[in-house]
Amino acid sequence: MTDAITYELMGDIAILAANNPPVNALGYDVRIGLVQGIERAEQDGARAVLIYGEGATFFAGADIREFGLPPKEPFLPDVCTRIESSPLIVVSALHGTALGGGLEIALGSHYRIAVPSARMGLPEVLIGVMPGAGGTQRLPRLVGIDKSLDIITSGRQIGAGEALELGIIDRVQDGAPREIGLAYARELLDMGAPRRAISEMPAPAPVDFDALYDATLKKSRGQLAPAVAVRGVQASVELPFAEGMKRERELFRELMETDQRQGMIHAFFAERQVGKLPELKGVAPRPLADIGVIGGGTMGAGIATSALLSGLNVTMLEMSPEAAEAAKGRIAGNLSGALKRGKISQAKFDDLTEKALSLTTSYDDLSQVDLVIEAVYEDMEVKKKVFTQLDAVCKPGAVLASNTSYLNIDEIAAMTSRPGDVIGLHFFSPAHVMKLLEIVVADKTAPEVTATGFALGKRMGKVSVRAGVCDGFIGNRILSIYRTAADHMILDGATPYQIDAALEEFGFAMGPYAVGDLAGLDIGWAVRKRKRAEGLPEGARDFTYADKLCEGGNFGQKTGKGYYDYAAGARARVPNPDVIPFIEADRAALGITPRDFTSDEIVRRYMASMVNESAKVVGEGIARRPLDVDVTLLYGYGFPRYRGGPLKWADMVGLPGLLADIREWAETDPNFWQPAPLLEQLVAEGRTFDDLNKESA
Ligand code: T1G
Repeated sequence: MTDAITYELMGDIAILAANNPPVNALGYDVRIGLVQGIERAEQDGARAVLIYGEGATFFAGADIREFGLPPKEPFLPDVCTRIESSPLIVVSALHGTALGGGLEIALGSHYRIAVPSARMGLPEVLIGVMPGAGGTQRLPRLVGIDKSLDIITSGRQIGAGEALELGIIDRVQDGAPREIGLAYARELLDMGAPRRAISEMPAPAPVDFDALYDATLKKSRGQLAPAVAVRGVQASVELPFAEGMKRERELFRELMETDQRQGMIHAFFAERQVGKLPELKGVAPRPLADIGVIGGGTMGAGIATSALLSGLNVTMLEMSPEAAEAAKGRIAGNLSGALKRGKISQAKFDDLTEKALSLTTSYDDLSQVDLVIEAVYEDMEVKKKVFTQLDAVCKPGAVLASNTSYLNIDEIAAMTSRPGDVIGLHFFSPAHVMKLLEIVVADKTAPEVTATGFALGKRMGKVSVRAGVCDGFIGNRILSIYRTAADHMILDGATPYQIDAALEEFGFAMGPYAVGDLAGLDIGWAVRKRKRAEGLPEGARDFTYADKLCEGGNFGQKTGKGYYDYAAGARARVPNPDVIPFIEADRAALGITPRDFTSDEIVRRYMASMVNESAKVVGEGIARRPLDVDVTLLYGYGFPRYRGGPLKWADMVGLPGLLADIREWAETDPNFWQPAPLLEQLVAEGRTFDDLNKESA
């Protein structure tokens, strides 16, 4: 036996308890412990076996840290089959999150009981693989094709109630897993319940799996795992169980070899690593109970909504009672979405809007809040006035945060007598939906203020990334570069529609021009005007077609026209016929003879510019690690998760080839294609961005 699985014989019931914190992952010690435990129970003459988890949860799946390493026997599917083939009655008692291999262990048992708060599922597709320990063979026998495919291809978690309804578990009972499991095993023995092996149940009737495969592949926008999982379920129908298990294993191993699995595992660990910063080790955040939000427009109302939903009290300050009421209306509108989806009750809705939220037009009402977030007009003079007033009224130790998307936090902090308390909290619109939060740390920001920003982000359910101060911080700075790369390709011969199609084929939910239409083209227009006013770098390729589009009042979806004409609806993607003539006029004025672009070249240039600027952002310390950039692009900019993020993608396609392209393009456009020093250094040293991540872990 191993410590990871303890064995105890209580009368005629053997108890196998998992002790492998933090999530009882099914690493080697756990697997061997389960097999030895079953064997010992049979040798001891037990009549039943109870399997449950100590600590936070039943098994939460295979040990993802073993992925990519040579698999070590006993393999998980064999452990599940060993459990199922035991002549004893095997009961699993579930709590916490019985996920992936964890649920597969439970499906290998003969009976399953769960506490009411237990959740379960087969989320393997979310990390680029598929159930590989019998999930695609047993679940369809238990709940049928439709329900099993819904659970397997979505990777979603289901609650104990739904699992009971579906027949995945037999009973839901309050109490400790060990106690309710023991009582249930006793009851089964006393009633002479038979062994009940799912593998011996009849397979469901066949359906059109080719159609299901195609529909699933289309829905997952190029991600392979969900569609391949359909083939696994198909095997459960078309092959005898043992053959089906072999087929499942083959398909699972194929997915394990894919770049997509590498990308999604990278994303899984990166989104957990990103909040772990050496500079914050042992640094306690300041208390957070009451916060102030200044400015109740779309952003301010979204931030207030997110704060209210996380249990914070919010004082919303606006310039007039009418504006304050309008802000409350936006917040109520946001919350009504949560109400409709059943995330909050009507009573909760009322409590949030009538008690937790208060409105004011006086800064004095912010004198006792723990933290203030200003979300006023993006103008430095306006922000400075706000922070001067905050400095005068807020209690000592209050955190003073700006939601600015690019303005200099050092400059804002300098307006106060307490620069150590000033930080940037850059939310993404809509702030109550988007998970990314850039925590912008200024020169003088105190470590506990940074820690407080991360504590607020965690409380709000955000994925927070530490950013340094520069124009656009991490995400918007990189966005402006890869958008420019796209604009340059348009000047040289590509169309916005080709570029959108190429990037959507690559895996983005929307290409850059469709995204511009969605966000509002006036935002980019304002940035271009600001940057022209600040003076463009020598040799920068300027253009006017995008401005002409905006001068005509075409800001995208909100005005009905942008790069696309929305009269036929957003999904129709009808190009706006005014756009190409504007582009052709620019090309003529610049003396450019347009040339053809392939989708491959479009993606290569777009991605090379993204990787190059990301390398500059890491090299300058604006982002602490390459994984911080990956998480930013995954959570704020629609980067396809199965590619892991731009720098994970770069490692997988090869840094030398990317650098060679950039150097070749620099010969014709040295201003735009300046190789990032960090990229040159990594290539010279034969290292990868992941090597940097490992060094800073
Ligand atoms: N393997 C290894 N480590 C894991 C892990 C796993 N499966 N799950 C979590 N961790 C680590 C995580 O990295 C973090 O580490 C710590 O545990 C706490 O996690 C054959 C092959 C279970 C809902 O996909 O969804 O089974 O940062 O911060 O918010 O078919 O973790 O502390 O060092 O997320 O309470 C299928 C993935 C695997 C579940 C808990 N299972 N995990 O959430 O804590 S594939 C999964 C989760 C499989 C079989 C296939 C969540 C959680 P550190 P956490 P949490």
